[in-house]
Amino acid sequence: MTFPSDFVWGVASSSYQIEGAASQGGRTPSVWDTFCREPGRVHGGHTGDVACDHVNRMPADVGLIAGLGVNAYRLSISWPRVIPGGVGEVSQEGLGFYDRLVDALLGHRVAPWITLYHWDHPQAIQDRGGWLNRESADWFAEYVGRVVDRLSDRVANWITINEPQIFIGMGHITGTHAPGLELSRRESLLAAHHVMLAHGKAAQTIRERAKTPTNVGWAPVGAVVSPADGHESSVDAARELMFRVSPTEGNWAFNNSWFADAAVFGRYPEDGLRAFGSDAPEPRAGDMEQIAQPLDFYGANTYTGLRARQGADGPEAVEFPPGSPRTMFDWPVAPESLYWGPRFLAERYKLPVYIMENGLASMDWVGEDGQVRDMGRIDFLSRYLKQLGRAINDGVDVRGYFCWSILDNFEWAEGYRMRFGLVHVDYQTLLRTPKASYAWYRDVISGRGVSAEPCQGKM
Ligand code: IFM
Repeated sequence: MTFPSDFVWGVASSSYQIEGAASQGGRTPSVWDTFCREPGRVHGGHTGDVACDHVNRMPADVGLIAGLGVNAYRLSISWPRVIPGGVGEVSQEGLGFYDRLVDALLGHRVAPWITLYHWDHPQAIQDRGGWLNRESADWFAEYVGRVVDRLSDRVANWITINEPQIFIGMGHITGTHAPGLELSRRESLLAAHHVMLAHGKAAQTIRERAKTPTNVGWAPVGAVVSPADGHESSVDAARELMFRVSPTEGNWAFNNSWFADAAVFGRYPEDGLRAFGSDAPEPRAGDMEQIAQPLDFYGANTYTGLRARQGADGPEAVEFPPGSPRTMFDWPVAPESLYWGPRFLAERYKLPVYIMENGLASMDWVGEDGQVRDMGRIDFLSRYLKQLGRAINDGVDVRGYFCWSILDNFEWAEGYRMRFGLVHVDYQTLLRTPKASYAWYRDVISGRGVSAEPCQGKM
């Protein structure tokens, strides 16, 4: 399965999950620092205080990134490191870190792809209402402007926000992520509306202030639904469920179209408006136009998926058979999601697609001989990449793939117990050990593809 010669091969991370250095250089607490300190919130009481200590080990980590042969690295910026008060004065030391990181990447011919919000907004912003405060959109745009002023002479690729479905759904509805709120449906929809405004204002700010041509997108996540069998009616069922606001019961936020229709079409979907009734936000004049800024790409984070077929009463979800492969998160292994997800997204939103995150949660350790044999990860990535290649062969405009993640890191409410890295991190010594999957991914990139043969992880 050969990928195009200009394909973007990348690897990803985020600030709170790897940086550590929580109070270095004037950085103030983010909502995640606060959340981690609340008893019972995070597995084992783990925090991101040290994480992978990436801030102090950045040059060596960039060496590991470059060693993969990737042409892109997706990182996120910590808002409280750059503007410790949330608004106002910029920390030169904080911004300086990203300055050096960008230069180090470029020195290795790796293009930085910068996410501006990966969930760690300053506690100072939360103290003023966070995303529930309509002004948050302006505060975010102000911070984005400062970053763009400083880095856009060397950075072209920008991602406004990461996974609104998760930080709204888990941070503002179930309370299982920071800031730990359990808002009513009406309030959570209002917070989500402000997030979408922030996304639009950020995209506009990037275009207005960037010093070089830009490539602007976002990185949502949402249920990917694949047909459960080969019938054309199952393809229709999957497509319909994928863009329903409520494909599954429960938390309203885990869907594609509430957020994406707003971002791309400038309107909230009818079925959502009907379902939410008077809880739906009432956009002010100009809001929807502000939200729907032109985007250059649709960045999809994809790990798992659902399956569907046409039932007697319309599309219905189909369970995976008992004993099917699942990740440590208990997410079904669903490689076909990297075929149907990009295909359905490109068809509906008519934007080039980048897979902004994809990877496997497992519990890897360093063997007696010093090797980390994460064969499950190799098998997982191989299966998913083959499906992505199939989508490209069938004409879907997929331009890049970012593996999550370069390093094992702080997996939010799960603390350090889940490992997603291509590189193992010993959290006591902070020693990095490239896993078998690191060598495998490096070979995939240098060979521009995945062998069609069944994958045999090699050490
Ligand atoms: O680690 C997270 C990341 O921060 C956002 N997307 C999903 C990943 C795995 O859970």
